[in-house]
Amino acid sequence: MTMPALLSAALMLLLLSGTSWAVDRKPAPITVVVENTLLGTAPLTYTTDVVAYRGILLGALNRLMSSNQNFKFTYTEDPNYGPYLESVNGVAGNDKDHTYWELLVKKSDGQIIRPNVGIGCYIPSVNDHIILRFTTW
Ligand code: B12
Repeated sequence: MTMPALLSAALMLLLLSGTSWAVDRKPAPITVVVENTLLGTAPLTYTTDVVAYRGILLGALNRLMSSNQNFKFTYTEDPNYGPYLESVNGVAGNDKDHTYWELLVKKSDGQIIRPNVGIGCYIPSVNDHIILRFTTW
C-alpha cells in the first residue's frame, strides 16, 4: 500500500471508531420504580439516565437523587460485595424485622429478573425498569 492510501485507511478507521464511540456515549434512559410490598403503598416512578458507556446503576441512582428532591437513598459498603442498598425515601431495611430492599429489573421484553449482583455492579440496559422493592427475607 502506498503512503497516501495508508493514511486515508487510517483516517477512515479513526472516523469509524469515532462514530461508534459517539453512539455508545448516548445516555441510556431508565425508569426507577419504588415499591413497598409491606405497606402496600402505590409505587413511585422516576426516570433517569445512565450517561457513561456501561455505567453502573449506582451512578444513575446518584444522578436521580441529585436531580429529584422526591427520591433519596442510602447504602452501606460491604467489604466483599460493595454497596448494599440500605434505605429508599427514608425507609430502611433491618435485620431485626428481616426487611430489605430487593433489586429487580423489568427488561424491555417484559421479563422480570432478580440480578445476582447489587447496585454497584448492575449495568442497566436501555429502557430497563429498575424495581426497588421493600420486602422481607
Ligand atoms: C443471606 C443473603 C442475603 C440476605 C441478607 C440478610 C441478612 N442480613 O443476613 C438478603 C435477603 C437481605 C440478601 C439480599 C441481597 N443479596 Co444476598 N446473599 C445472602 C447469602 C445467601 C448469604 C450471606 C451470608 O449470610 N453470609 C454469611 C455472613 C456471616 O457473612 P456476611 O459477610 O456478614 O454476610 C453479609 C453480606 O453477605 C450481606 N449481603 C447479602 N447479600 C448481599 C448483596 C450485596 C450486593 C451486598 C453489598 C451485601 C450483601 O448481608 C450479609 C449479612 O449482613 C449470599 C450467598 C452466600 N451463600 O454467601 C447472598 C449474596 C451475597 N447476595 C447476593 C445478592 C445479589 C443480593 C441482592 C442484590 C439480590 C437482589 N437482586 O435483590 C440483595 C441485596 C440488595 C440490596 N439491598 O443491596 C449475591 C452477591 C453477589 C455480588 N457479587 O454482588 C450473593 C453472593 C448470592 C448470589 N446471587 O450469588 N442477601
